[in-house]
Amino acid sequence: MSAPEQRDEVEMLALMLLIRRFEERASQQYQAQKIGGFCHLYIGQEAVVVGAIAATRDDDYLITAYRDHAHALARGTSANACMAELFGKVTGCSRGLGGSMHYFDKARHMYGGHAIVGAHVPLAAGIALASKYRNEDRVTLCFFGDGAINQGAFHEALNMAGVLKLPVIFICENNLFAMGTSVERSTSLKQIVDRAEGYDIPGFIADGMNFREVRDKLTEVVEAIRQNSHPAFVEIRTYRYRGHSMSDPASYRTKDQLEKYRLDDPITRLRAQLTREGKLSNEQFDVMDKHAKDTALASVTFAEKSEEPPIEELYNYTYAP
Ligand SMILES: Cc1ncc(C[n+]2csc(CCOP(=O)(O)OP(=O)(O)O)c2C)c(N)n1
Repeated sequence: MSAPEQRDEVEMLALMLLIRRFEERASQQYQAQKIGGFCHLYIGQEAVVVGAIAATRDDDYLITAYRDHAHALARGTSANACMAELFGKVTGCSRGLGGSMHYFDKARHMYGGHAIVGAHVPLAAGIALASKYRNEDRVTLCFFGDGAINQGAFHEALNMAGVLKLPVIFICENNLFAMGTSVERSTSLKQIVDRAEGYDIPGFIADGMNFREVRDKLTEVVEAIRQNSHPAFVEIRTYRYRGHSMSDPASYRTKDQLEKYRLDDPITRLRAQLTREGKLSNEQFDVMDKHAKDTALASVTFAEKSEEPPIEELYNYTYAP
C-alpha cells in the first residue's frame, strides 16, 4: 500500500480547526482549575502534525513529546477521551493516569506523550526496529522540539537508526525556543537539519506554517522510506503562539515576532488557499468551525461527567505485568 492519494484538504483543515478549538477550551478549563499538572498548548503548530498525517497511513507509528494533544487528535483519538485525560478521568485516553503530557492510544498506533525531553527518541528507534524486523512497510513518525537535539539520547538514537537503516522520520518541530531559551543560544549549528549529516541521515526542511509544504515534503520522504528502509530527518520551522506552558507569560520574545507569525497563521493560510481555488466557501468554513467548537465544548461536559479512576488503580501500570 502506498501513501494515501492526498487526503482531502478540507478535512485536514477541519482537523486543524478541531485541534485549535480543543486547545482553546483546554486553556480555559486550565485557568478555571479543572485541569491539574502541566499543560502545553500546540496553538500555531497545527500544520506540522496535520501535514504529517496527510502524508502517512493510519497504521504508521507515531510518538511525540509532551506537547501532545494535537498528535492524539490528529490520529483520531476523540476529543472526549483527550479532554477527560486532562481532567484526570477514567474515560481519558490514558485512563486519567497520564494527564496532558502522557496521552497514549495504542489502537491508533500513538505511542505517547513523553515528558522527559529527548527520552522518546530512542523509543522511536525501537519501534522502527521492531517494524523492520517484522518486515512491515510502516514508518515511524518521531516528533520532538528543538530542545531535544542537544540531548545524549537523541544522538544515540540517530546513530542506531543510521547504522540499522531504520524506517523512522525524526521530525524536529523547531518553534525557535526550548522553554525560554532560543535556538541560537542553545545550539552550535546554524541549521538544526545539519545534525542529520553527522549520522549520514538525509535531512530536509519545511515551512511549518504551510500545511501543503509539510505534507508534500513528508510525502516524498515517506515514499522513499517505504521503497527502501532508512531514517530521515525533517526540520519543520514553526511557532507556538502561546507560552511554553500555561504558566509561561513568554516575556522572552518580542511582540513583533509573535505578530509576524500570527499573520502567517497556518489555518488562515490553508483556508485562504482553498477559498481562492473555489474549494471552500465562507459558509462551509463557518459550519466546520462551529462543529469544532461544539465538539470541544461537548468534550468538557463529557469530562466533567466522567468518573475519576478508582483508588485501587493508583499503582497500576507502573510496571508491565
Ligand atoms: C531531560 C529534561 N530536562 C529538562 C526538562 C524540562 N523541560 C521541559 S520542556 C523543556 C524545553 C523543551 O523544549 P523543546 O524541546 O524545544 O520543545 P517545545 O516545548 O518547544 O515543543 C525543558 C527543558 C525535561 N522535561 N526533561
